[in-house]
Amino acid sequence: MLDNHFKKEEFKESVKENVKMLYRKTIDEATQEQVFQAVSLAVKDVIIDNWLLTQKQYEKDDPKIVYYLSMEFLMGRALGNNLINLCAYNEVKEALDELGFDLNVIEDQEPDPALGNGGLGRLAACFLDSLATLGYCAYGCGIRYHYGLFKQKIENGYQVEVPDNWLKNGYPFELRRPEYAKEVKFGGYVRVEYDAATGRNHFIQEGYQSVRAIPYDMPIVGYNNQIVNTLRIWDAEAINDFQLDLFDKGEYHKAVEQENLAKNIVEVLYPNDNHYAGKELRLKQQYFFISASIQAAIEKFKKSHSDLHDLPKKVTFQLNDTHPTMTVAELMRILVDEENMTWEEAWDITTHTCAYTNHTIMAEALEKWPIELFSKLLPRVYQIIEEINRRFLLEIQSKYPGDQEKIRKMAIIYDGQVKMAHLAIAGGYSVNGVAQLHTEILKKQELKDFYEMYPEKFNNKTNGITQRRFLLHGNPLLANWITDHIGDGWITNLPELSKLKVYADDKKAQQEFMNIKHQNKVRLAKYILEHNGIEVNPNSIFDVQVKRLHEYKRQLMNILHVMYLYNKIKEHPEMPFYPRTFIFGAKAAAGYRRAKQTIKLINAVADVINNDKSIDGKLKVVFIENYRVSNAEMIFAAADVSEQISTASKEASGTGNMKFMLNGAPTLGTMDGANVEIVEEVGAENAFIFGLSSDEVINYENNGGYDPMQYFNNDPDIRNVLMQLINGTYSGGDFNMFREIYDSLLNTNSSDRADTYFILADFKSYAAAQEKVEEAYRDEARWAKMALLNTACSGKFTSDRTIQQYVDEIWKLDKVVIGK
Ligand code: Z57
Repeated sequence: MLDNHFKKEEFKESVKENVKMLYRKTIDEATQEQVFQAVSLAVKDVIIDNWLLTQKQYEKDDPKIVYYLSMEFLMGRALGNNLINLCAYNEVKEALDELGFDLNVIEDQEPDPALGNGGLGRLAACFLDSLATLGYCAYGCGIRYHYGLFKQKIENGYQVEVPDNWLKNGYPFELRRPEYAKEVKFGGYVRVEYDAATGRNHFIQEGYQSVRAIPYDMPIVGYNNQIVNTLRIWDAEAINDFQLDLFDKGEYHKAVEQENLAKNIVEVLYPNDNHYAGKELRLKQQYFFISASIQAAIEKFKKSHSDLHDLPKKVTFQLNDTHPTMTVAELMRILVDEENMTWEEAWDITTHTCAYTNHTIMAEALEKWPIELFSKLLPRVYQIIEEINRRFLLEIQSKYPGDQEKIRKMAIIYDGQVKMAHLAIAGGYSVNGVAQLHTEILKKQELKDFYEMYPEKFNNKTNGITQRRFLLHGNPLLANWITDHIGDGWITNLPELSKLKVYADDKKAQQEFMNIKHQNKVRLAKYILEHNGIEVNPNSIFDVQVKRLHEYKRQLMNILHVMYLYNKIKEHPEMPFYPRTFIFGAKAAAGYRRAKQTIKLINAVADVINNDKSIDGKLKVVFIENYRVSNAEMIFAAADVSEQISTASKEASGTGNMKFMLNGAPTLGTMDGANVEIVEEVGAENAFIFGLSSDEVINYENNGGYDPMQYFNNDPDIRNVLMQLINGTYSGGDFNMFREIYDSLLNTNSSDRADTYFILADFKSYAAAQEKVEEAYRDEARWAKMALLNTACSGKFTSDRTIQQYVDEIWKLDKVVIGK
């Protein structure tokens, strides 16, 4: 192990010194929050040395750089993770013990940086961890939202959003870098000037408003390798460097407007996951961080390279979904307008530097900006997109002469809208999906025409997760047990977990494995009691669905099934039933009505069932408030069953599914997203699969023929449950509270087809799979084997593997070793 600079006594002194300098207090006078700040500063001190070392090494080696451009980075807390990756966690824990503090409590003082919504943002965070650990030169580029994803409170069963002021007490793991500020311009108009000397037109943006983008850097610590990469998030400040003349109203107004523009841009993260809202401010956010990031990247490149034609050899811009797609046009703008390149030269460079990841096929998530809005806000960038589109259409026409249909389907600008996915595909050299099934659907359905035109651009990169956070930090008991059995190689080489397979039938190993699961369930039960006031039985099956609330993820099917079980238990009290705790955690986008009603339904069902003494505590339902990265770590560790029940074809990959598997929870799921690959790794006998296939779903969607009413009419169990939505059973007699949900399942007169997500079609096979879960769980040895094998077979799903594939097949980065 490397010398990590953590001499315990020195560290204790440093913490005491920090408390003194920051708060003029002795350590025993300090609050837990103050000790958190002091400890973080001491840790940051060590990190900064490695940060400098890394920069020096990069300067020396001049490796190719990937800029991971993302509107979201769902980082979660940094202190514990940094200590883990510095291999100093246990030493610091001891040091704090000796000072009279508990590291867990200190970690709990940190706000959970939630600059992301869900899977997409968390994936970006896992990728940064793997990039640093594997020794690749990478920058995350994003926005320093002053308010992250809202905190969720549950009041009277309903979600209430509370602002997340994560910067309130100052965040110790960030570094302001005003010397790297960049100007970003909005609005105005474009003046064309003919340059007789070169015979070319010049395009000059005038009458614009601008903001100053100020970067804040956060260290990304690699595991045990002294590498520290950078997450660079941009804050906005007003530019008011002109004289404020009280008599010049124009200037004064401009100053106020620029002030407001700056304030608004970075105010808050949009709380939508998998949904596009088309707000002007969102477009401003996108251009703001893209323009600043691309300017900074080009400036950095030019410092050590003389020829911009070499850019693709040294830089890749990876677009995390279409949100950063403006990169294509902004890079063209810089190369053509500022570097005076010809269009053809600039296009060649751009299309070998940008690469795009698609994360969804859901129509409502596709970004399409109205031309009006776009051209007003970004007149020059819009012009450039028009020219890209013009040339792209010519290319289509030459490939498919006379085919108007192709133009209609593939144009970048069509029907008054800019289609960002089309721009990303035309403007880059790689298009990847995030799981095998998802990539196949892209190629065969959603992006069929583009695949036909550019087959060489398309590739798959199945998602992954970092085991450092989701096992080593989140589940220390299991991590230690694994290391005791197979050594600690798994921490940086997850497939080594397969060495655990020899213990699958070993009685002692099975008992130890399930005993650890039990302790983690006790830990979660304590958390639930403290935070929800609900007592749950750690001997019951912990059946968990935690993820964003979305109709396609079908939390509704889960809770309808709970209602169905409750009916069965009430009808047949004598029926054998293994105690179950159904655990939910989910935030709904603030404006997503149906999702919020589903939260209310879950809580309403919980209220009735949890308070029904007659069922002997056989069933419990818990909605964990404010699901986020920090409590997720604890929840995965404690789960028995992993609910991954999206309508097949809708979940591009899923990553929670991988976190459950890693922590020994078998999947109860549909053949969707990465579930398919999970089953491939662990074997169908160690998972519980049900429901329509993606082909069946897509066939219904394309050709019709699905009738949910049939299930209602022919299946009394289903009919009973649905009637309970409108007969007051869970609403204290209010017949209307859940009527919209009922209507969504049966009524065709709404704008959507009834039961858009095939809940009734899958309901009975879901219930059957749930019975299989119970049967398997009753057999202790069988369950232990399954759980253990899930951990043992989860090696593929490390983000280290995903990143290595991006590096080998898309980015072609150079490996960097400190001190070499
Ligand atoms: C988001 O979290 C995802 C896709 C999106 O287009 C947006 Br916007 C937000 C998710 C997918 O739903 C998951 O299936 C996937 O695992 C995750 O992105 C990471 O790829």
